[in-house]
Amino acid sequence: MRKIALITGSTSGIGKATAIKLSQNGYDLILCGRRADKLDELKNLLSKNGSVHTLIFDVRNKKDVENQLNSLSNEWKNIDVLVNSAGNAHGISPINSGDVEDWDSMIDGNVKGLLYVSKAIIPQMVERKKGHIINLSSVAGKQTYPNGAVYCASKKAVEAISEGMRLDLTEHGIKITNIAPGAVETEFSEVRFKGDKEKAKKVYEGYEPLLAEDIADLIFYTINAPERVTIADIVIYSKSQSAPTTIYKNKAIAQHKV
Ligand code: 8X3
Repeated sequence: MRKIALITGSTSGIGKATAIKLSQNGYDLILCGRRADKLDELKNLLSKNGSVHTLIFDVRNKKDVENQLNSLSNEWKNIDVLVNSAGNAHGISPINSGDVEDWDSMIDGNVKGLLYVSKAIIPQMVERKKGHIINLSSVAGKQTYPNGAVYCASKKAVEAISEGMRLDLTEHGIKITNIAPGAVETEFSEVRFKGDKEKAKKVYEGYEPLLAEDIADLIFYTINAPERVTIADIVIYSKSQSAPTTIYKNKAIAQHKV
């Protein structure tokens, strides 16, 4: 039977890898993102596997999110799997010198954006008594690290939202999975360091970091589990990482990888 997955932040990183994985495994996709050209590129790539619909919006824009998701046609509105993958770290600095714009972006995108999207999609899941929501948290949501207070706070909020969704939606037959990855080699660090490619590269040097595909495989595993199973909460590290700021790099423990 046809299954539909909606993925936010699908133009890069974990979102894109998840789109590819699910499309290769029979899902029809609603790809959401801010960059029309990237969405089109991915749509062209994946249309050979199944139906693909694209929606261009920034999850931080409440009105856009509401308008686009509420106007999905009958063919697309019964979403089986929601992957809340949009989110970023903006800047890395002590709380005394943090940039308020960066804080706004992280709280608006990682927390409020996730809520806006979920709010628009949950009602049809409740009505149909089924659905699966995957929230991309981070190990930053498990443990706060220096210079990351607001990013960590935003991911702690995702953790709380996942718990709350599970408490409120289990009775409606909806599964909630919270996934907290450690360092994954994507555009993440480049965004965090505001385009400084050299700095970003260093985060992933001296060891083998996780790849976006590893998280996509995990997501596919969680949604493929038997109907009786909810995989509730997962921390995933590369083999070299043992805590958010502890990575075993070429025989030296690197504290504060960022
Ligand atoms: C990404 C992982 O440890 O850089 O959320 O915050 S970390």
